[in-house]
Amino acid sequence: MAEETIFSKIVRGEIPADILYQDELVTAFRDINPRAPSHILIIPNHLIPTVNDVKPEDEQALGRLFTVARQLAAAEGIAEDGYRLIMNCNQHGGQEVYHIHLHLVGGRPLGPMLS
Ligand code: IU
Repeated sequence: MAEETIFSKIVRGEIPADILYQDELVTAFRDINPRAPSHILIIPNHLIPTVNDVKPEDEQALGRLFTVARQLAAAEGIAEDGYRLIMNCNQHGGQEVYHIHLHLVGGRPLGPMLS
């Protein structure tokens, strides 16, 4: 069994977070260290450590990440100017928290994708 992270505790409401959306499949909350005016993390409620661990039965929750990203981008007022969705995997991808999360980042021009 994979180790839970702090994100499972956020899903269960055991530690505080600025939660913007939650349903039976996913939770969205503001990143604690925002890199842009809008920086939101959208996560499946159940633990999937990395994209390497994704299974067919995860597809409904993972699809929901994008539906919620679209809704939150509109709510943040960044849909028209644009934004970036990022999911990091493992060390070379820069993943720090091993509970997959879609970063929704926007509110300013973000520049080239890779640095
Ligand atoms: P990464 O893709 O695993 O590198 O991103 C992890 C993100 O989780 C990073 O942007 C952190 O600021 C963010 N985060 C958070 O919002 N709240 C937390 O309690 C922790 C990390 I730990």
